[in-house]
Amino acid sequence: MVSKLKMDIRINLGSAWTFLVLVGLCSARFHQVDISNLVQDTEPELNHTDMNTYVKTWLTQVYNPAAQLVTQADSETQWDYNVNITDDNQEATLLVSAQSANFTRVMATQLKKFDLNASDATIKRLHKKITELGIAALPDDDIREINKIIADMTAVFSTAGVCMNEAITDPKACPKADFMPLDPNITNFLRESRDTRKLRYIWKAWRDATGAKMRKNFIRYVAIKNKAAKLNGYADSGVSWRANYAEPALNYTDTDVLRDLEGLWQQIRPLYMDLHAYVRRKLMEKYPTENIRKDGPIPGHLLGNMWGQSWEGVLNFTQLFPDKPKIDVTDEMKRQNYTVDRMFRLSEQFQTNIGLKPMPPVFWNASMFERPEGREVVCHASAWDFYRNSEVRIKMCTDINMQDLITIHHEMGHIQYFLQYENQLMPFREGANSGFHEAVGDTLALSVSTPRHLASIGLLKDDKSDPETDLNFMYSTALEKIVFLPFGYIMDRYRYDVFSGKITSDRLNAGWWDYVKKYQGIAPPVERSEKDFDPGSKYHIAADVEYMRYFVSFVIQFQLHKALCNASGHTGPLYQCDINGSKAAGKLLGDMLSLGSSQPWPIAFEAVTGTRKMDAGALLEFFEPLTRHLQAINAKNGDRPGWTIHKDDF
Ligand code: X8Z
Ligand code: ZN
Repeated sequence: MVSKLKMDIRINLGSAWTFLVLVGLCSARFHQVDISNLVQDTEPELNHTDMNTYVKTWLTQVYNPAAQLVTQADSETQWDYNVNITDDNQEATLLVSAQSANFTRVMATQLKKFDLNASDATIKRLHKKITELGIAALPDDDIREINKIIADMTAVFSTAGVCMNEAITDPKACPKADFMPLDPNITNFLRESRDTRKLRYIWKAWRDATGAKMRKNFIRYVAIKNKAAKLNGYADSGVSWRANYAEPALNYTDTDVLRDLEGLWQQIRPLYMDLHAYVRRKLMEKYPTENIRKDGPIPGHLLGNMWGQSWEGVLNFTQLFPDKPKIDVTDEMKRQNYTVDRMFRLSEQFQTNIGLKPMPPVFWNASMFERPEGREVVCHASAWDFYRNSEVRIKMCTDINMQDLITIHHEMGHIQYFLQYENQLMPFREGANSGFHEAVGDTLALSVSTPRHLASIGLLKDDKSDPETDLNFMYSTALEKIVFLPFGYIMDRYRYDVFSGKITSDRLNAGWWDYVKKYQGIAPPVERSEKDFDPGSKYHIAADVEYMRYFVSFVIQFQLHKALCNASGHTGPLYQCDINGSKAAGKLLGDMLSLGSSQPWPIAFEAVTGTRKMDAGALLEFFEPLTRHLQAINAKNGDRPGWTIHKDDF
């Protein structure tokens, strides 16, 4: 028995070795890794008679180091493409993805050969993660095609812009001085401009430059994604995305996931409708010529954001108490000559103050914090794990304003998660579910953006807590957090329907607007048709990023915040809590993060919050005084929350 095992492990090592040599050709970084150690180190460990112990050895000594190398190569080439969009860099990503798929297949086949004792929950979990092939289930041609489609759609999105000279219809002929990229130019313009004609022009021009150009590619993308999902045993790609939230070990099924997500939305919907009615009234007053109906949806170009996913852009003229502090510290940051570096250091400081890990030196050296000159990059902010020696990076085209300060906290949350779970085996080096990964930084930012905290770091002069300032704070937070929820929900409700075939390829745009109108209460400001593909004007659709993670995050971050506040000894209303400096809160959070995905998410969640269930109760508690206030204003103005859709709402 022992000698047979010995032989097996040599064979396994042999195939891993051959494979690594292949991949090594594609990435110079591999030459730094001494793979021979891998073989030698395993030899003394082979004295096992029981299969589970043997598999554990295989996992730690064969699979894990090899998976690390392959994933590093993948991250490396993806990074290179994201910070320099060229054909050569794209080709490198396609080559490494092909190798990576090969590796996935080899390892899955290997692991399937072992006769496992299924009673070990951890092995069972690892087995599932390693044997599920994902995209590697596809034939090589399909893998190349889908990866190329995604890289191309990402490039279309990331290099797009709007020509501010409206006389020029061909964007390629746009003089450089008139060409506005999304970040930061268009984003800032939408937030600041009140010129409705220009806003309408940009709203349409952006969709012409992005979504419309990827419609054909997207249809093919859906077909290949579904083929992969079916090969993995799922009905379609939507079910395979939702598998990230299902937990078979706890009998938590796809049906439960769908039911719970809808239940969360139903909990939140009344508050969104109150907010919508209040903002609609303010917009009617501000833009009397825009024909906004008292009982209608809001035209999408007036909300200060390209997709109407957060409405901080309208804060200036909608604030509840204009004479009280408005809690947007952008002006103060500019006045104090804030630098991008200082913004990142501030976020790190908050993490270390509660006992979390500091950023390693490589983070500061290798990240891309600003848009570089002279090359095309993917500006949409992201955090990267390179799976070796704590190597982590952020890529972001940072601007000096409060929204970007919050986004930095969001991204640094991802990085903290990477660092906390780095000692787990590779399949567990991910969030408890994807929503958890998105929630870490946001949870901390809920403390950072309280008036008291902003005052403590010198960004707000007057932090005297009075009910009106508190309501201003809750209102500006709601413009980010509550407004986001219907958008966060429909992005994938829409894609679930596309993947399942409920929305057919001849209704791709109409199907999108059915959702936007119904859930967000937003209408397009110009007529749309099936020549358009408006979902593709959003990064995550172009780049194939599952989006329900953000909906989940925006709910659970309030549950996590409440739990950390309790641990920190906070008393008083939830919206006033700042966990700054609380080692108890940091420990509670850090312990959960260090689990990665080694436990079912409800178990990890319970350890912090005391419950296994996602619930919007903490969120509603946070905004409770605001809810009452908005209801009173709406009633006084005779405004009924809600909207009806007419034919001429396009
Ligand atoms: O994409 C992001 C992050 C990167 S994971 C900046 N977010 C979503 C978005 O921008 O649409 C954060 C909130 C929602
Ligand atoms: Zn994120």
